[in-house]
Amino acid sequence: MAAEDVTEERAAELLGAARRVLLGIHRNPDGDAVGSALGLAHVLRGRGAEVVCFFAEGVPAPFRFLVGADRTVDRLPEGPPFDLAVALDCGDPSVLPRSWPDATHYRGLLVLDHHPVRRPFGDWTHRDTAAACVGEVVVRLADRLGHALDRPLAEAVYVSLVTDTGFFRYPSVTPAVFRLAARLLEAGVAPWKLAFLVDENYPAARIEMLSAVLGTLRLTAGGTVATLTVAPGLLEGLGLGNENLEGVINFARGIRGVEASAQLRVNEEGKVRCSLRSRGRVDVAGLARAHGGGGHHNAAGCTLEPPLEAARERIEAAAAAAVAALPPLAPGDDSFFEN
Ligand SMILES: [Mn+2]
Repeated sequence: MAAEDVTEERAAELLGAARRVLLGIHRNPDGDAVGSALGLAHVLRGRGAEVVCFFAEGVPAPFRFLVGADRTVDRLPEGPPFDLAVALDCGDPSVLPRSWPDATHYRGLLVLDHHPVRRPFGDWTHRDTAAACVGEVVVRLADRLGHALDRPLAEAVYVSLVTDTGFFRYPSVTPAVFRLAARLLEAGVAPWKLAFLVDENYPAARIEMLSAVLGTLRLTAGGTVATLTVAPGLLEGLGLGNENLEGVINFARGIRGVEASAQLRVNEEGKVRCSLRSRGRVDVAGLARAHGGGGHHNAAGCTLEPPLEAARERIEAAAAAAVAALPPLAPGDDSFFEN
């Protein structure tokens, strides 16, 4: 069955009718994936549904304070097929974990997402590319399902919101985002507590890792392209999970004159995982797509063949070409910040 685009109303209907629901998120889960899924799990459990959160990699440490974080599984319990499976924050089937259960384990798959994509999947897709995070979509579905915005849901969605907007920095931040944030605070979210738990609560070894990764900085293309690499085994050697890399690439993007930045590491499968960031002029989603990946205009990713150094050079060349293709910037034109 081909993916059918469905309205928010229809998505709420599907969720409201399901008694046993399986929730899944993408690999290398981020705050939006975890927050939106745990938020939705809380809403559905509140309605008496049985909900299984299938998180192949568990919950990254910064998000373990969220309600339901201690109830995720990395293998399916025995039982009949689920009424409904839901994949959150996934623009492409390839971002689901390899161990994600196949379609024999559920009667239908609903995708809730906000990425601009070219490869829809599942039976139904509700995609809102205007949403700053999937957590925002979950709140609207909760409203439709009559679930009062309580603190567990608000905290989960706040994690979605702050992680996908870089703490209210990115162009996805609209008046609607602050209205949502206001509702979340009214529901009991304490911003400093959550900022601290999510972003200022790292193990000391992260500083050692930062020092090593920042030491790999290379500026090319006349200082417009910045790359960082994570040496194989560095994180493991320091006893750190991948979540500790969160935000590190922004150091490279934050260098004056840099248009595009990349951070590369060898993943669990021996491939080179490449994260890409732009400050607005270069469309890194396009760069990622050209290498089999995807994402947003300013934040995207792709997977490349090893070795690490060759992958780095390939991305440097592609990014340099993208920079070279940019039209000249008129003095004072800062409209690219709106991307
Ligand atoms: Mn997201």
